[in-house]
Amino acid sequence: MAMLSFERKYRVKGGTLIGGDLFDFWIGPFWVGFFGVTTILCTILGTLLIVYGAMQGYDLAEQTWNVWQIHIAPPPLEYGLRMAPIEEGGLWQLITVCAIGAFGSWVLRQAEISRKLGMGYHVPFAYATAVFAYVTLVVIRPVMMGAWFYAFPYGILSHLDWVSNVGYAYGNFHLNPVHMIAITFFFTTVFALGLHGGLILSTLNPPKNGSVKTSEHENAYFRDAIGYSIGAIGIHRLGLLLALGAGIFSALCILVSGTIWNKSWIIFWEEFWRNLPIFL
Ligand code: 07D
Ligand code: 07D
Ligand code: U10
Repeated sequence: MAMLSFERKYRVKGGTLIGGDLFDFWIGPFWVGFFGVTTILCTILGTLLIVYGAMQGYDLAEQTWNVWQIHIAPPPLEYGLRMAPIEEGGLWQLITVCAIGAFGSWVLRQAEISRKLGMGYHVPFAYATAVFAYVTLVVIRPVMMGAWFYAFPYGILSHLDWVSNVGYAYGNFHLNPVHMIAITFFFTTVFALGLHGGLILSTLNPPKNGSVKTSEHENAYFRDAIGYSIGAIGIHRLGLLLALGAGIFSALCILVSGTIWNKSWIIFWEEFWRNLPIFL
């Protein structure tokens, strides 16, 4: 594969977190690395286990080759936090171990690449919040509630059933205040990216015969419009903060449901909001 000319400068050995020179090389465009190998191994094993589950039709699901209908469920309630037989959620448990291995390896691979290049660890931090949300759903919350049963099943459509069922189990999930904060972070992230993408293209991609503008125009635009410009690096700091907030508050919104708040979220507002001292 042809190598881009600038890549030669960055393709230098050293700076790994683990394993020294072992796996410190590139295959095509990919740097391999120790955690690249663990990612690939966990991914291949996890994918094969999902394929095996689809072939067997485990957990009351029909055997299926339709990718939308694959459904591999966690163990029934009575197994609590124990290992379950393969055909009764044990497969889900093995897949979960592979998934955590693969996602965790990917975070460490990102960190290793950042370190090799002498960059900050912002990217692995950001991805780690997604992994934190996943681990909250399949480990932290089930452990706090006392059974693997409470985790979500692996299936494209069946995991949506799980979200809907769990949502309605708490009355109206929209009334979960932490869910509100998470959604607000998601919406604000999209809003900020829309503004930023629009602003950059409007300065750097002028119409034919127009001139490219600089950051002075970017600042002037927002000063004219709303009286303040956050600046070029500021918008990226804000973007990262908003995105991390979305991931972290998502994890928290499901974590509090069934652990510190067991009732309907509708009742939360009757018990909590109406009893705030300001209303008494
Ligand atoms: C665009 C980057 C690329 C990633 C993609 C996902 C697989 C799964 C697995 C056959 C933005 C690749 C998918 C490898 C194949 C099997 C068994 C990222 C981009 C394209 N969901 N979810 C989807 C996952 C949860 C919810 C789509 C994963 C929670 C809702 C895809 C996880 C809850 C909706 C998917 C996960 C939840 C979806 C598109 C893990 C709360 C949709 C995802 C590991 C977070 C949407 C049919 C996407 C849809 C959708 C994957 C967890 C809710 C299949 C891997 C339990 C409400 N989810 N999801 O673009 O169309 O992400 O579903 O936690 O409406 Mg989900
Ligand atoms: C968990 C994904 C992690 C992914 C990883 C990477 C691969 C590799 C490879 C492509 C967290 C996987 C990588 C597999 C792929 C290649 C090559 C991300 C995760 C590690 N809700 N709700 C949320 C909204 C309602 C409910 C979060 C909106 C209803 C429940 C977010 C609405 C009810 C849960 C959110 C809405 C309900 C949530 C999801 C609107 C149902 C959760 C984002 C407009 C009746 C979940 C941690 C997220 C959560 C969650 C948004 C409606 C229930 C804030 C906008 C009222 C039960 N909802 N929701 O978490 O917090 O991403 O999960 O109506 O569990 Mg909700
Ligand atoms: C940003 C930016 C900016 C840029 C940018 C970007 C943010 C201003 C300077 C980046 C943004 C983009 C490029 C835009 C598009 C991005 C998205 C929309 C996000 C979503 C991304 C995707 C959907 C792509 C996902 C692709 C992935 C994860 C790559 C998949 C690759 C692999 C699986 C190989 C990984 C390599 C490893 C682990 C190292 C080891 C390598 C090897 C051993 C060799 C390779 C081996 C294999 C390929 C075997 C594969 C086996 C697998 C996968 C298992 C499958 C199992 C089976 C059973 C089939 O701000 O600045 O510009 O660009």
